[in-house]
Amino acid sequence: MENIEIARVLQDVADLLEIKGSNPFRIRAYRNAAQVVAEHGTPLRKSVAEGADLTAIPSIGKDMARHIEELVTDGELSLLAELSQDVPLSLIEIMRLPGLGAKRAKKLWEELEITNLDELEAAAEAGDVAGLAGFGRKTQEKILSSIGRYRKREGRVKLGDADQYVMPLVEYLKEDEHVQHLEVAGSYRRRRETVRDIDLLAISDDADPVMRRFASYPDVQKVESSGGTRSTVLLKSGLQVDLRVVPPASHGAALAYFTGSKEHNVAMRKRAIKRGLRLSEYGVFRGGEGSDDPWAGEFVGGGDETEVYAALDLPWIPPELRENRGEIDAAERGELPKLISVESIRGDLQMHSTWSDGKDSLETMLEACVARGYEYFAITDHSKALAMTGGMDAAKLSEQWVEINGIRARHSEIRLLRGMEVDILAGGELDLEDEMLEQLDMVLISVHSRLDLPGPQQTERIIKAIQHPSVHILAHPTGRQINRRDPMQFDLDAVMQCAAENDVAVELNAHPDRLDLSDVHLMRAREIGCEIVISTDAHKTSDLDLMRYGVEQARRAWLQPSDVLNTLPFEELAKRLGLDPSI
Ligand code: DGT
Ligand code: CA
Ligand code: ZN
Repeated sequence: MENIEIARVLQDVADLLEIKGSNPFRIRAYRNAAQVVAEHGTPLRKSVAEGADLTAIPSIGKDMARHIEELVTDGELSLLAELSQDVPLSLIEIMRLPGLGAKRAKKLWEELEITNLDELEAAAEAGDVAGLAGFGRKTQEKILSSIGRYRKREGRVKLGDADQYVMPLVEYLKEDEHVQHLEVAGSYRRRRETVRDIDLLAISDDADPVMRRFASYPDVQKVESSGGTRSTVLLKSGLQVDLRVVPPASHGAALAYFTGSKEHNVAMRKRAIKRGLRLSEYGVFRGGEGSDDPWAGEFVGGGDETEVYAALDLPWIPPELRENRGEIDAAERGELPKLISVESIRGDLQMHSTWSDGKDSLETMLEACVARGYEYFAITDHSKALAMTGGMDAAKLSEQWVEINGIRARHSEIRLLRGMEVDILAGGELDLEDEMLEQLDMVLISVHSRLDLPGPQQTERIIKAIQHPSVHILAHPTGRQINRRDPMQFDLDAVMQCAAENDVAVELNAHPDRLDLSDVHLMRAREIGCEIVISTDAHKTSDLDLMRYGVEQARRAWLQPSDVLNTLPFEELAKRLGLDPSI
């Protein structure tokens, strides 16, 4: 645990004590200690390991020293856990909003039973906050805008959004002649669905000019901190970016370290120690433990990542796997999965056209699929229940089939599957007549309404739909929208079990707003033996490129091409999904 994290916990304790209305001296003691720890030059974890007397540090008394030792050894503080039994930890976010503070947070909690930002936002939107003594309309408005800003800054950013800010910044930095390589590390490189911040790594022998160029990037809102080899800025988008400059000799070691995850790093470092080695962001070393010089000892490797892993008797591990979910053991046994890549995708099985809410015509979508080298694709416009999307009834669907027949006659270079994304109605019935369902080449089903049904009812509803004999794929199974809408409450395991039994595949919706199923859910799907497809849900031709986000999540779930149906040639896909092979 780093000093900054220790400081954060002490700050949390102070905040909880303040909301509780504890003795002001005690509160101040924690605040002072937090500040001293945050600014302390050497890592306290090191001091603790060396058995140093922490009370020699100003503002650190006996109690505080014990807290720090506990944090460094256990990674958590029992005092904080105790306090949070009395006062919800999430009240801290509220009291830290500009203009609120402990007293007001306490009042919101006691009078309106508000414990977190979501509840506060809802109450403010409903106008309930203005009525509290000492609040008023102005404060209520201010609270809403503060929450908005807080979310932008503190909330995790969707990977697709982050990409939009990161790519131009990377290009800008690469233009600097002092930059030999530029890498994006952290959760971004591991392709997590959201990232808290961006960790950039510049490989250079000359850090100063690189730092200056970074700080003068036009999109920088604020330079949070700047040092010789590390700076942090806040972009205008609210995204925080860290840049570290490292020399070429440490390229691989630094990339591995800052790619993380932290849990993967910890396991790697333990492995190094077992081999009498020392692994750090500078390299792999033999000897030099306990020295203040990070380069102490014999340098074993670190120029590239393969060297780092090789020094620990391991093959290189793809970043998407580095979550300490068994990847190191698998690597040791030579059993790392041969992960799926975008190149292995042979077709896209969910997309919309101007027949419902898509922006491009059928033929334009077809041409875009051909351009991506696909062998097949499915057109899956919405059914009538989604009226706002121009969802189709049987008559309109028949008209679409006429157009499809014409297009098929003109284009033999790709197979067009006549599909539909059929709504699952509230009781589990499908939003299209059986006679029409039977004539579709491929039937996708999905929930777009009543996402709030009680769990058991939702489960029953989806299972009933899956059991319909015409169904092939359950699309965006949990209905979540990242940072916007939680997954539906239902028994996903039971649903996937039922899907497996009925030869219905589950979709990984590749849209970066959804990524539904998630990596963890996909692992479960594979365990259960459920077939998986990755589809973009494209609403315009450019959306077809979102396939990479789906593939990246699939990689995080350890999926190989053979785990994903739309990597198969059409004849095999047809066999596995029960489609008509003569389409
Ligand atoms: P995020 O930013 O929450 O989306 O996730 P990460 O993984 O990007 O985390 P971040 O930005 O805090 O740190 C980047 C990487 O640096 C992290 O994955 C591993 C490494 N790292 C940072 N702090 C520590 C630490 O205290 N111990 C270890 N072992 N590694 C760390
Ligand atoms: Ca990060
Ligand atoms: Zn949809």
